[in-house]
Amino acid sequence: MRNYLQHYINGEWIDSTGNETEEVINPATEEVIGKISLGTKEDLDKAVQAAREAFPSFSQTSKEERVEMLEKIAAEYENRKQEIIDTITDELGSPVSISENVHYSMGYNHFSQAAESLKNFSFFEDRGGHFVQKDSVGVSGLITPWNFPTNQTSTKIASAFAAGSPVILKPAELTPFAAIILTEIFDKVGVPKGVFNLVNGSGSVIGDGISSHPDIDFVSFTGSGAVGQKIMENASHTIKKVALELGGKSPLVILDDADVEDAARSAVNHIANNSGQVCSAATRVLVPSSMKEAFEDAVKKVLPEYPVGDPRGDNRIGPLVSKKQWDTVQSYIEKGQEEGARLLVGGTGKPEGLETGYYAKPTVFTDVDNSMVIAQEEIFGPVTTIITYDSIDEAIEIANDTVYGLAGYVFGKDPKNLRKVAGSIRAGRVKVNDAEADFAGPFGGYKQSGIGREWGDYGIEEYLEVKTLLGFPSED
Ligand code: TAP
Repeated sequence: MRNYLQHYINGEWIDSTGNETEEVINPATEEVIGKISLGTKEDLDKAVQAAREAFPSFSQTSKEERVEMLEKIAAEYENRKQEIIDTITDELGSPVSISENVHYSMGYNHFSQAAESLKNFSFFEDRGGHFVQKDSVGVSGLITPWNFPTNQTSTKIASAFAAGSPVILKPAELTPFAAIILTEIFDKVGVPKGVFNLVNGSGSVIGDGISSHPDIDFVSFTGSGAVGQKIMENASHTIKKVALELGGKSPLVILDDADVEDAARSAVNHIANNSGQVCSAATRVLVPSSMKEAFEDAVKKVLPEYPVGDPRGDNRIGPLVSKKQWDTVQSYIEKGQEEGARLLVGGTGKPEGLETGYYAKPTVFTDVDNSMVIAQEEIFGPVTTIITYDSIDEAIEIANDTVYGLAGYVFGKDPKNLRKVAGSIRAGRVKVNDAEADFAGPFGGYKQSGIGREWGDYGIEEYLEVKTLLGFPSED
């Protein structure tokens, strides 16, 4: 049993001023695996004060000192590899291979990439008629979701540290344990007192407190659009800078010269990865009308490559994170049927033999119209939709017919068409033919998918203010 009933404030673990706790459940077994303490506004105030006190000296540390700190964090993160993998599998239910190759790996890459990006980062630029100086934004409040317990936390923390900003982190109550390991890593490598503070608790108390706190200068949030909107409203009272990474309903455009089986595998992979609980997952698969039948057959053929079951076994799809998320996914599957979409595979209920655990059936709808709710709203489960198109222009129009703009995907061979579609999708990140991740490239959304960018040098920029210096005497 993991019981973490303290918060980490000003370089030490301290008791909460409240006595409320929250149980953490393993979604594969439905068993309680530990408890966290639910922080209070008083706990948050202490953390903010510690961060404020740390700000003057931390913001003035040299670039070299911060590069060294990030490199030490990455090395210690590597030392804790197995524990991170096990913890994420237990609290989120992701299969061990995904916990390692996606969750563990993304966290590691954010710390090491931030160190690399920082080495080449310029905080002072001579721009001819003026100089530009980039200063740390101040104290940052970070609110993160449950679906990527190390990725979302690490990208924010690494960028903030690179920029010299002390932070207060509030991880999701559903998956809080990975953040405890990160805290232990920062403590071990000697991150200065007050630079990193962890306050566990609910969104309605600590999350709300962060977004409205007068002594927090910047809030970076990842999660749902509804909460993102609330955060902006709260932050507006003190004109706080805000970065939001919200949801998506990303298109995967299959071109007519694509290998049908590879394309089907890519589509299934999007809903298998993290049980489809991925903001940038492609959940609208746009297929040429002429390829529809072959594509549907290919989906049925590749699906058995993705067994659902115990995340500690040899499975590629684990449970959903919670009963609430399972219920949400079920209601969308019902909605799709009501709307007249046809179930190609999957459906409501649990996969056979998996009565315990929040397992959902990988579900593919076909005969979907882009105006249907299942094609417009983020489902956040292993559910995708097949939509047909008759010309590349129509594919682009459908791809962009969404309030979201987080990601896009194109699959095919002809470079001219690949470029045309990739260049026309209105989203912050477009991948061609399942290209490898590059942690130096910015990540973030157009439209209602968010504001701002994370990862690499763009991520560091978020934690900075820009000052123009005019008539400033140069050194010689
Ligand atoms: P959210 O409610 O948005 O939770 C994300 C984070 O915000 C959590 O740490 C949460 O705290 C906190 N939070 C909740 N209410 C808050 C408030 N009033 N002020 C400040 N912070 C607050 O997401 P969810 O309920 O877990 O998931 C709902 C849906 O959001 C999902 O079905 C999915 O569609 C979407 N979602 C998107 C993403 C990404 S990456 N874009 C990630 C997760 C979920 P607690 O939960 O600990 O109380």
